Amino acid sequence: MPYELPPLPYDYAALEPTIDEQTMRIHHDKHHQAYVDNVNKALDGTEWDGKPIEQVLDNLDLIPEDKRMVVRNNGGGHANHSLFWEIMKPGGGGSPSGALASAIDDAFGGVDDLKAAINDAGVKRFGSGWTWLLWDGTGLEVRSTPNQDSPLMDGHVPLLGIDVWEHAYYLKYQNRRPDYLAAWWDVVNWDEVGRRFDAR
Ligand code: MN3
Repeated sequence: MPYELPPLPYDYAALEPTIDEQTMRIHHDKHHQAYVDNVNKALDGTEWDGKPIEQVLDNLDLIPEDKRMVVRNNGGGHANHSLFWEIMKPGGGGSPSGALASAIDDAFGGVDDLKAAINDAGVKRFGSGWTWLLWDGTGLEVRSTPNQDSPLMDGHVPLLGIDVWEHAYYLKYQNRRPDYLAAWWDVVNWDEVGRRFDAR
């Protein structure tokens, strides 16, 4: 079974004014669809066809060499965007709760410090990529990745990731990536991030 583009769990305009409708339409319907189509084409007819994307990304070194970079970029893109839509919601924001909140306090000193670290990593990412909160097997960590690289490629569990490709923000924020990152927290879905933490 090839991968499929997951439907957005809310309307395209639902994240306004933080993320504009046109950006969401192009980002979901065009960019994410292209990642899905390209990784499907690359894996078609291989033993990896139909395997969970997490398993594929954790075993990139086993993918045939002539397909490996295509799978890395587009399989990563599929996994990253599938997470991204889920960890946002209309009327989001606020603070995490439960075990995640305690773990954030212990690791970073509080959610404001965590946000500052994630935004800083996102601003410093040169070119295109993502800024993450991940579980590395023993603790929480903030890290950025280039292109569509995923923490899954290092065997880590991505909990929250913000897309800092220009296609994610340029129509509304132009070159002002720091403004996009600052505003993004108004749509964070902490319930979903907490669910991923509990399931890590
Ligand atoms: Mn994107």
